[in-house]
Amino acid sequence: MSSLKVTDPEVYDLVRAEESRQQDSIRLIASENDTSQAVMEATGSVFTNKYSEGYPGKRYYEGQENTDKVEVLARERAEELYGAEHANVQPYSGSPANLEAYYALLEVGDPILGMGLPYGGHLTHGWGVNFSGRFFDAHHYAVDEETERLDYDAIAEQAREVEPEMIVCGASAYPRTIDFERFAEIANDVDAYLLADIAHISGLVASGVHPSPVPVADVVTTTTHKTLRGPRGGLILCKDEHAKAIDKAVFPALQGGPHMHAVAAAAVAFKEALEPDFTDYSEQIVANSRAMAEELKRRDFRLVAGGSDNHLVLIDMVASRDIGGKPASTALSEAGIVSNANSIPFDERGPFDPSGLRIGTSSVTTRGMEEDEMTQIVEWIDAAIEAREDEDALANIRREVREFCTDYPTP
Ligand code: DSN
Repeated sequence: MSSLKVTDPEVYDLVRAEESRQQDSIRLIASENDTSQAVMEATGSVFTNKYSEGYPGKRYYEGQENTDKVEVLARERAEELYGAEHANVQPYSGSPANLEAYYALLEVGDPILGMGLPYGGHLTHGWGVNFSGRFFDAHHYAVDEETERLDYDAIAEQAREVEPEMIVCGASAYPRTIDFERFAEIANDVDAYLLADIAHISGLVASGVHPSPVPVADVVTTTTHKTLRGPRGGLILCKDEHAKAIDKAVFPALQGGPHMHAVAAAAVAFKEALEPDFTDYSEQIVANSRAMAEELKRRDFRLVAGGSDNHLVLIDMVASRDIGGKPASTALSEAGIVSNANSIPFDERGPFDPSGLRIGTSSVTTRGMEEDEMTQIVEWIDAAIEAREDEDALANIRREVREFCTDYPTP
């Protein structure tokens, strides 16, 4: 980054500081990961200079001989990776992808049924403060109060009452396997479209470690940067019958020029995810998440839904240690362990200091950590929560964490 250093030393210093922060800490934010150097290089490439409204072979500006090829590569690789009939690789990220899916298939005011935010859903699944709650007649399903898992019979009953035009499945904070086939049956039963938002688990789905919604859902949306380990970006997969509507929704309805540097980097990430070692990686993500869950339970932490089948664990901090999620995540951060406070189902506390703490294993697994290291991380989590008011103790853990991280370099 020699040019950046000369042109803008302030930004250069911040990039270097962020590199150090990422290297020196254990990053457990379930939606984050560490992309490869190859993905970074494509992201930082000259494709950032190019405008390419339209689609390969049908653009509005000249000079598309390379952008067309790179977008076709990305599209074909995404279709192969997920076994999808059609892929649109232009969405800027997950929220635009969901907006585009709604735009393609619904009219303003249509009833939709999605997972409520406090139960693990996403803002764009119809929550009131989001466009999806404002422009549609949004209804929400919860999880079962006792098991904290999806209750498909209850969702089916609610769907019969609401008669939605679309059912939205997928989650941002649900630690268990999602039964997409069951969701498809529920949607078919009420003649609704099924949208599956797999942003969190898309890497696990790509490698067959989590069942795929692609054969059964009308539309599947995802980000490309979570378990999939690509650049910041979005992706829509759909049946051929919806391809035209989806493509029109992305451009010209809701987006302008695609971010071609991100599309190129997504193509690289799809290629990486098609390699056999990506399946090993996905399996290790889940093994690590389960190992963390087991060690947490051994230390009497209460886990939402009793454990983990995917990349994340949701801890009920109030029940476990009589501490809110926010002070817990702050103490961990001071100890060099980065996570986020999160609502848990039927949370009685507000969203700024909810009862839960969400942790995920995508990044630590990329860095080569395995089950034994998860046990060590949980020991530090427990110790940091215990020592939350003791600055020296937190600083000591932080030193240990930094030393430990030197054995696990970021890409
Ligand atoms: N912000 C993402 C997450 O953390 O789950 C979802 O968009």
